[in-house]
Amino acid sequence: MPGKPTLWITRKLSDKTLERAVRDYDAIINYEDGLHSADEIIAMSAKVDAILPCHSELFTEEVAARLDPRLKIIANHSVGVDHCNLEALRQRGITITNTPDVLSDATAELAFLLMLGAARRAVEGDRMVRSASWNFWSPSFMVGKQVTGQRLGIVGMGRVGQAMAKKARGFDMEIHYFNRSRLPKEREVGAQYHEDIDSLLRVSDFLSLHCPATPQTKGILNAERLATLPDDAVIVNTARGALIDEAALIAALKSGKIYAAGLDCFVNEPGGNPAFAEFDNVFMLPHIGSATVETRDAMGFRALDNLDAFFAGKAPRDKL
Ligand code: 8YV
Repeated sequence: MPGKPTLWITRKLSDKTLERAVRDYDAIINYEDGLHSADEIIAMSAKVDAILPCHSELFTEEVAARLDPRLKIIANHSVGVDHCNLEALRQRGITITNTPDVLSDATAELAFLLMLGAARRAVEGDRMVRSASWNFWSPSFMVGKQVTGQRLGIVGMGRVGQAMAKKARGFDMEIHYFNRSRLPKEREVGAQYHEDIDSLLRVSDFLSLHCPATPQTKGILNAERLATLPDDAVIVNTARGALIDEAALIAALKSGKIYAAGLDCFVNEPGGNPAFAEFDNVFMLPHIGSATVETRDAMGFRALDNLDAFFAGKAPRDKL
């Protein structure tokens, strides 16, 4: 009887995920949770049959070319796979999977938090009370922008975009979207489709990004597109930092064109962009869209389900 496959888990995943991995695999686990260089990833690939990485491990074209032939599958603990050069990995005969569906609600929930927090001035208000400098109240004080009943533009109407739309319906928002293809009518639930992004931007009092980062979507929200938005629009990004031209957003915040922004993703991660910190109307979080207990367990289990299928000789459900 062959032994268990050897699996490298690159980061500290949820306890339940690690328990199951240790039960079913000969698991090497990074309990210290540090990051790995390209050389370390390449060296590990000679010792394992499978890797279960996060978006923090980069499988570039160069890394893919140098991976050991022992490595058969990369079962990502993420829905986004912009950290993987899929083409180069496929050429090496490596199976790649991701974890769709299970993080849609958690991510949409965080997008909503950012949208509300940006619109209702959460950063300023929290700081004021916390620093004991709240010494004044008036009806004209801390007036924000109402979310209820406004127009919401969604870029990317995949699973997370649809979860966002569902939550927005509870706020009586008028939903518009841009997507590579139009959804079947029953899945639109009244959302209005725009064939091009500029048409969507023109009606987006609130704009939420939910598309993957690809060479085609990099910098999709640039200076020109920001200018297309209605004045005083609010921007929300829980997808990937690369979607926004950060210098253009900073200029639009400075000029007052954009009312506020809620950002969970940045071009540089970890770290973010310190230039945003000077704006009280930018509500920021450190890439925690899917960081709930329930969702972390579900992501880990989904990645393990993909590995189990692969090693049982079946097609993994989330094979890319
Ligand atoms: C994760 C994400 O936090 O799934 C994604 O694409 O960006 C986040 O949900 C991260 O990738 C965990 O590995």
